[in-house]
Amino acid sequence: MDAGHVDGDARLGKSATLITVAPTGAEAGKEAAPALPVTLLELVATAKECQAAGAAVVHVHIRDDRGQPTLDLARLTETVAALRETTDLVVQLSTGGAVTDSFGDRLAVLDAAPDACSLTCGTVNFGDEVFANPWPFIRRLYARTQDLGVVPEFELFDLGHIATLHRLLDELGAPAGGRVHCDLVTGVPGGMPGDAATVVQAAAGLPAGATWSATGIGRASLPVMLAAVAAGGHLRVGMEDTLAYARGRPASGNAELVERASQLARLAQRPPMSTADARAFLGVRA
Ligand code: KMH
Ligand code: ZN
Repeated sequence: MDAGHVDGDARLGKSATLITVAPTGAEAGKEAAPALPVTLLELVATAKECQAAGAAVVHVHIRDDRGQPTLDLARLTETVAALRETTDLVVQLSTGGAVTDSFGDRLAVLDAAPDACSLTCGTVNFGDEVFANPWPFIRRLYARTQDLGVVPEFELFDLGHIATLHRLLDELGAPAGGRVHCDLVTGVPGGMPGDAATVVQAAAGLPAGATWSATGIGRASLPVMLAAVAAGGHLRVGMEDTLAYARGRPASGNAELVERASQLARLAQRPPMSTADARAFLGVRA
């Protein structure tokens, strides 16, 4: 990557908004949200709609035939292929999985050869559970992304995770693709709060040159989206993070959450980034 390319990509991040959709997490099920995509057909249909609505990246968790979260490698590989065939979205697989997933299964996610993956930089209380990310696991997962050329997105649930991100980059160097791109995940019960002050504080602590998106869980969704746009960040939305469009009004699906984020991005005069530009911006290999 030459200096001109880096400059160009930096400009892109200031003039356009990278919108990531996280259509399905590992927690809620169809009983809580009938519109949640849990089959491959539903996921592909949602992904296509979300791309049309302005998303450029899809953050993926998958389910088994009973609708339960799974990290089954064959199913993940089939999902990556199906999303590539039917959309131009950057396919980012979750390596966080569910709180019950083993470190081995989470490392093996990379064998499904996604464009990108999430990489959480620390352990966090997760409601009544613990989302475990000890340092040796983070280090191993990061080294594997470098070996395989998978672009990591650093998921930061708490301010301490930012210190770990600095340590990771200091010890192991730059990520695949060259860009340090982070997602501030706010409003998890046990993590950093979902409000504007926290978004600004967290963004200020990131490594020089890093770019970031923010997401707010549940009712933090709107204030965090507004704060991220105001502070020059990017956006992540979707039913992994919130099942409601507004108080008392369930989301009809992921596309309307993406559509609202796109409207906000256009209003801020940083319209949604195209999928091609997102690939250049993140350094995803062709
Ligand atoms: N489901 C959470 C325990 C990620 O995707 O990388 C972890 C999570 C983070 O959703
Ligand atoms: Zn996730």
